[in-house]
Formats: sequence, C-alpha cells, structure tokens
Amino acid sequence: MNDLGRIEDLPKDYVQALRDQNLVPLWPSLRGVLPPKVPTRQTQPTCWAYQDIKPLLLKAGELTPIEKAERRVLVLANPGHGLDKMQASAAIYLGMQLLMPGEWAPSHRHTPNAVRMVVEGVGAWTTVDGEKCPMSRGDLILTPTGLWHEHGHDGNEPVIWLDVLDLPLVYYMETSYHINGERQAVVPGQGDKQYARGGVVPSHGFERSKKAYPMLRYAWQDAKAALQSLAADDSALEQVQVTYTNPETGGDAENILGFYALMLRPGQSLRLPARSPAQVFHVIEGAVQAHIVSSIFDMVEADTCCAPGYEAVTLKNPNPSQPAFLFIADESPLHRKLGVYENRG
Ligand code: GTQ
Repeated sequence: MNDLGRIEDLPKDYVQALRDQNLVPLWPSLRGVLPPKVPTRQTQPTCWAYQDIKPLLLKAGELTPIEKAERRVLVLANPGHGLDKMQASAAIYLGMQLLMPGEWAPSHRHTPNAVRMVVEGVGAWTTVDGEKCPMSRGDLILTPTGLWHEHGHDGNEPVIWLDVLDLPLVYYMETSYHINGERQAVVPGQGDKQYARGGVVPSHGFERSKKAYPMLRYAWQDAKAALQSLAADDSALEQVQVTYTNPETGGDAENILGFYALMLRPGQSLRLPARSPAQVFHVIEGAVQAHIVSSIFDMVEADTCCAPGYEAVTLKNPNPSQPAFLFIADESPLHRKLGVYENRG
C-alpha cells in the first residue's frame, strides 16, 4: 500500500487558505475514514457486573429524588467511545434504571426506540400507549419510537431494569428529541394481548392489528418456555435462540436494534460467528463465560457485556447441570437495512 501525503507535507499557508474557505484535503485522512479490510471500531469489549452497579444505583436513589432525575439511570458507557458519549456501541445505549416503591417516572415520548429488560424487583409497570405492562424479571417491554411511556411502582422493594436504546444513532443523525406528556389513561382491550401466546389468538373479536407495534410486552416465562421446547425438540440444535418479533409482520420487534433470547445447554460452548453488528449480552439466568477478542468475562446473573462488530464471540455455560439464559441486543436490523450487514464466519 502506498503512503499517502500527510498534512505536514503541505505548506502551512496553503492549509490555512483551505481552512479559511472551510475546505479540507482528503488524502491525509483517507485511510482513517476508509481503513483496509476491517473498520476501525471504538467499541471495546466491556463488562459491567451487576453487583458493582446495584449499590451505586441504590445510592443514586438516596442522592437524587425522582423529580430531579425524571429517569434515575446509570449509563453503562463504553470507555472506547469516551464515557461522556454514553454509548455501549456505535448504535446501542445501555442504562440501569431504578424506581423506588411509590415513585413515578412521568410520561414522555421520544424519537429513539427503547426496550426494558427487567432485572430485579416486583410491582413495577410501564404504561405504553395506554397499555399497562407489568414488569417481572426477564420480561421485555417495548417502548418504540414516538409512543408515550411512563413507569410506576406499586411494590415494596426497589425495581431495577436494563434500558436498551438506539439513542447514539438517533442522536448522531440529529433526530433525537422528546416531548413531555400527562399521566396516561390506561385503556384495556386495545388488542395488545391478542398476540401474547404464539399461534393462539382470540376466537371472537380478533382483528389483525393495524398498529406498527402490535405487541409491547414479551413475558419471560413464555420466551423461556419457547427456548426449552426448542432444546427438547432437537438435541442436535446448536444455537437455541429465539428472536423477539413483531407478530403481525414476522420481522424484528423494532426497526434499528434486534432482540433475542439464547439458551446455553449445561456445559455448552457456543461460537457466534464474526458479523458486522455490535452485540450486547445480559445474563437472565445462570452463569456465562464470554470470550470477546482478548477479554474473558465470567458473568453471573444480571451481568451485562458488549462486543464490537466483526469479531467472533464464544459463550460458554460453565455449569454442567443447569442451562444458562441470555438476553441479546444487536445492531443487525440497522445493518441489514443499510446494506452493510456481513457474516464473515
Ligand atoms: O425510561 O424513558 O435510560 O427516556 C434513557 C432515556 C430511559 C426512559 C433511559 C429514557 C428512558
């Protein structure tokens, strides 16, 4: 590869004359923006242990009342991007949110898409577009772009969940904003529950939903049962994984990020191929050892890690007698829509 000219090779007054006209020579930066064969990635393999996050989040509950926070969240920031950027990867934002008993995180809507993966505690709910979604461990609640959402908590213990948003991308596009609203009226019978069990729909009054997001809550007990029946049905199936989909279209549940649940059989080691999207792994049940580039993360329940794109990841269940269950978020819907998706094996 020939060396390209550097900025220092040019006369200073010429560089200044360019700058005065808001002009920049491409060749000194060409290799930076178009590196050979593999993209430059700021995303570093990073792991956040729940046992480290939880006491700091509970402390935030003492230090900052909900009225002063609106959303009481500690952001899981990737040091490769710079902590202030508040991103786990190029397109993924992760936050751990705390709601104390009786607190209310007021209604708003915004352009970024979000999901919540419930980590701990009972009695909280998120109302999305008038649909009240109870929050239990492992449930996935969608708050897609533009839909009103608010969080409340009628239980007795702190509730903590993982927020996954496409905020870094939507912000980068200069399309990120929010609107505050009033407390929502809960409106039962909107049809959201029609799809709650795959393949089984109400016999009377069922009409195919015209909503962009017909299903807002994916209960963990159902996703887990789906994984267990897949695993039992085919003992040779290597990747026991389900995708959270829109039940009307069969496509991804949201437009930008993809969401999945994975079961690792007792003692299983699973190599995920090197694909272009960055990924996030969150342990719902059991223990998982993740090999990502040169990092090895020994993760227990409620721990979260991220992996850059274009790298293979190996996930291992160290327990010889119990399965492990993970929640995965990735950038593949975005990469597919943009036409940059690759699987390099
Ligand atoms: O719960 O609506 O972590 O608006 C970041 C932005 C959570 C939320 C976040 C948000 C929310």
